[in-house]
Amino acid sequence: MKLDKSTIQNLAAHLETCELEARDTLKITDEYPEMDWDDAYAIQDEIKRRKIARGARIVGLKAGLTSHAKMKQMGVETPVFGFLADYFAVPEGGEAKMSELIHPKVEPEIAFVTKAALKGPGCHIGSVLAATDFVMPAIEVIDSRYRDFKFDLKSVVADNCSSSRFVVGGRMAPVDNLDLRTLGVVMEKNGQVVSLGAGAAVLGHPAAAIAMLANLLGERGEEIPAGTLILSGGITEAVAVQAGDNVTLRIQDLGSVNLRFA
Ligand code: OOG
Ligand code: MG
Repeated sequence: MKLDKSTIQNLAAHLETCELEARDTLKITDEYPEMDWDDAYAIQDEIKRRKIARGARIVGLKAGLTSHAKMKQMGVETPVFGFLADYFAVPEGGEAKMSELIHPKVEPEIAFVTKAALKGPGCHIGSVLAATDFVMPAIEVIDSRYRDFKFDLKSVVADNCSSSRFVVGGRMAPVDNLDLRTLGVVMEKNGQVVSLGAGAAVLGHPAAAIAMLANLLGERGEEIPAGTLILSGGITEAVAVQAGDNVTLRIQDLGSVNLRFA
């Protein structure tokens, strides 16, 4: 750790206030270039602590920057992890309020729900599939608190990986008869196809993102409990949205999920 406790608390308060007031800021490594990975995750943990203290519940986890399309779009090379709070969830077919967001983008993702705990190190695709209750289509709304989505990895980790809203829906499908690599993914905005992909875009197999998350948490002595919802990461580049937009994600064999921006 390079930052002291009060700096971590101040940065967490700053980033969370930007989220809650829907305003942007410059990336925090501009002011604290010495910041390390532990500092970045400590700031994210402090944001989580603030939300829990205010009565929010943590309802899931997310992996981000797990596809080459996303890494290339953001100019980074390593996946990152964040948490999902209860008020991030938008009901299927519901509305996300543009007035609460800065410059949202949508991502097509495969959501996993676990039925057994996953504890790294040593988790692999097999352990993840054995511990998966079902998968579902998910649209993640990311909304980096950094101006124009300009950040580096440590800044984005501190900002809870741009987490903002998400919707899950469609069909809950057990994984035994699915090949998650070849599942076709089609995202539409206002009836026009805006992204196309397949599950393998995420680290070769979306379960690999969950294994990586379990192994990373294992290094910190933490596990993914049974019953956890996990977003495995955007399959294609994120797509910017505006008020009035209507986004539908269709995933082969998993049905569709829809979200509007009001
Ligand atoms: C970071 C979050 C990325 C994903 O699925 O890749 C993410 C960002 O691009 O702002 O959620
Ligand atoms: Mg995402």
